[in-house]
Amino acid sequence: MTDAVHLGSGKVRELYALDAERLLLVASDRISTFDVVLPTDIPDKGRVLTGLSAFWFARTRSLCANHLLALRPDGRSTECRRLQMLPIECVVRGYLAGSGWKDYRTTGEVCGHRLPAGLKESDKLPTPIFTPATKATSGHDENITGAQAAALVGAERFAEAERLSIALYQFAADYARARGIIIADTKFEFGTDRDGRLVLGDEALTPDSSRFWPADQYAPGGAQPSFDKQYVRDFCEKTGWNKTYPGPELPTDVVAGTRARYIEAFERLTGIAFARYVDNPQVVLG
Ligand code: PZK
Repeated sequence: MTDAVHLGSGKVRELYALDAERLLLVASDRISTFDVVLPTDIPDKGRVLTGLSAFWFARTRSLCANHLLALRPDGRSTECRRLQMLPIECVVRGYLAGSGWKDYRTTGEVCGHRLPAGLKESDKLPTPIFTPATKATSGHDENITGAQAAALVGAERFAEAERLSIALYQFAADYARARGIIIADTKFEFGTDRDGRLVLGDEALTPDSSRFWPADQYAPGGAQPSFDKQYVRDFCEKTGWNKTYPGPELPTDVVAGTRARYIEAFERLTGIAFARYVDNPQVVLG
């Protein structure tokens, strides 16, 4: 890390250049809710997300190449191949939530996909849909149609990104569903390598890049509890916070409950005790 050049900060992650070909992605323990980063950390959250992402990268390599080169012993840092990132967010939705639900309610469509009439909030879609979005430099990503996305990346790239995104989502959603977690939707970021091949980058299939719902509480017709952030959301609602910066400090019981939920998601999905991951992060790559 001594000679790594800081390239940028996400809400809860940092990006460094290691050399011309490699980047270091570092996941912090910061948590955001209602788009605001809270002043209180969730211990081990960065390790949980890094481990989960690496777990999925290792298990989806036959579906799609990815940027993961190495997991560092701290469990929160990954060395990645440096890519040319596509200027679109590749979102797949298996259920109707968030902006998908909002768009459906007003237009009957999501990103140009006409959906059956009469769907309720959080309903499962007949088939997962690819709903690309632009990368907003500040503020919120904006949903775009497939035609708009194809204009940004080229028709062939678009078709490939769509096919890979749906395949990755389908694999992970089936895997998670068998372990009691619904992955309602997820966001992928792809880039191209020097040979022009499409490669999956960023983090993948984590609770920060996806909506994870507890399957045993699934009840369409309203918003679903978040597998990971529900204690934080409930606490924030109860304080009467207006959801603008700065957010409230979290009490110790909310921190502990939230940490336990992240670890539960990790252990349910990977089948690996989180303590084993902390001892040796390489266990998720097996
Ligand atoms: C890349 N980001 C998002 C911003 C973060 C993450 N493999 C890659 N090659 C080139 N660029 C990126 C990646 C990846 N992943 C990712 N921006 C560029 C981002 C700020 C902090 F942790």
